Amino acid sequence: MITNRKLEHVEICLYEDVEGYIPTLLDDVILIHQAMPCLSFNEINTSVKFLNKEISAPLMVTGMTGGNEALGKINATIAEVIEELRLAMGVGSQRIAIERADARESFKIVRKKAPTSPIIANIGAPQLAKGYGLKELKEAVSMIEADAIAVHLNPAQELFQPEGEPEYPGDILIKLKDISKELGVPIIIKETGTGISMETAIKFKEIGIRYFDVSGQGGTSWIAVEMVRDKRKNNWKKESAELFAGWGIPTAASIIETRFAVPDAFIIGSGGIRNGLQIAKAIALGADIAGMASPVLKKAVEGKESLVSFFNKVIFELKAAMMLTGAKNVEELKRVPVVIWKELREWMESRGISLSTYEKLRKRE
Ligand code: FMN
Repeated sequence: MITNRKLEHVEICLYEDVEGYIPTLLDDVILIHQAMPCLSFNEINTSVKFLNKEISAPLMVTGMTGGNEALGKINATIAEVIEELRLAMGVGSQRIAIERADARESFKIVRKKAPTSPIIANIGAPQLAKGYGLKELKEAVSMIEADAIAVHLNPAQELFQPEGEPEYPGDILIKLKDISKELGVPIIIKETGTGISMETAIKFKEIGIRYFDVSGQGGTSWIAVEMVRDKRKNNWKKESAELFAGWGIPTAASIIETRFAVPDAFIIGSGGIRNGLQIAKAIALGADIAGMASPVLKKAVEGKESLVSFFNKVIFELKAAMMLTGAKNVEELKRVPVVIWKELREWMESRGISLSTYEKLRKRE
């Protein structure tokens, strides 16, 4: 049942139009061109530390899949490539593998193919409301020798899913607080395409969490994915899902809100990241690294070579943005001058975030 749903999700993300319902607002961030960058291209160093490991560029593949042999193959392709290029990756929800031993191999393959890379386990917050605790999260982590676990928040998806269970009681916070003390690896609070607000970030900061994967709107809309499923099943929710398909916080706004709420957070800027220029903008805006899901899936099904070429192009674009802003490394990229204008500026104003206060926060001063 869960595996069938996962297969349908993958198929919809590959072949239906479920992205870009609203803009990420990264277009409202301008990196200032420096005609005299005082740099040679070869000097540019994109490496960063993530979860105590060095990766070659500030980029991870965010959690997507696992559950059966076909999905395990996608995981294996992505894992081989990220190990070769020294990037990081998350797996999809491991609920299926906690419930069924025969689903485990499709997740374990990731650690086998990527023995030295940062790998992130994944479990949904609703599972915590339904009885999962330290034992299950430890199991998810040890299954793939994970460096961290992403606990994903998906209330919007659950609401519009034909068989969804939108259960998000505050008890989840109390549970997570206790689990985080015993787990032994960091918990990453991860949205799934509708973004993290400052209010949400503060709730998790108060229980001691400081890793966030914002997964804002502008990329894959999980409400739209469920809308497609509602339509296929002629479920009564189909029109409501269409109404809400663009619901959420644009990725650029979510990065700003999270950095504003938790100045010392480690932020993964994700949701609609499709190229290296957007990675540079996300980092200059306040993210520590960027994350991508759907574009990686699309290349991974074409094969390893296709995915390697895609990542190489993306990293070239990131380096090009660094060269043209005069940033020799990622720390310098965090401090390059930017212009924030149009809708993103209005967003900040209406949320009470002044440009001058934010300027210090984004530069991590
Ligand atoms: N996020 C999770 O936390 N757990 C999942 O199991 C999960 N499954 C996904 C399956 C697919 C096929 C895709 C495309 C995404 C999935 N996501 C999941 C969400 C992504 O990690 C990401 O947050 C979201 O798709 C936005 O990024 P994008 O615009 O780059 O796709």
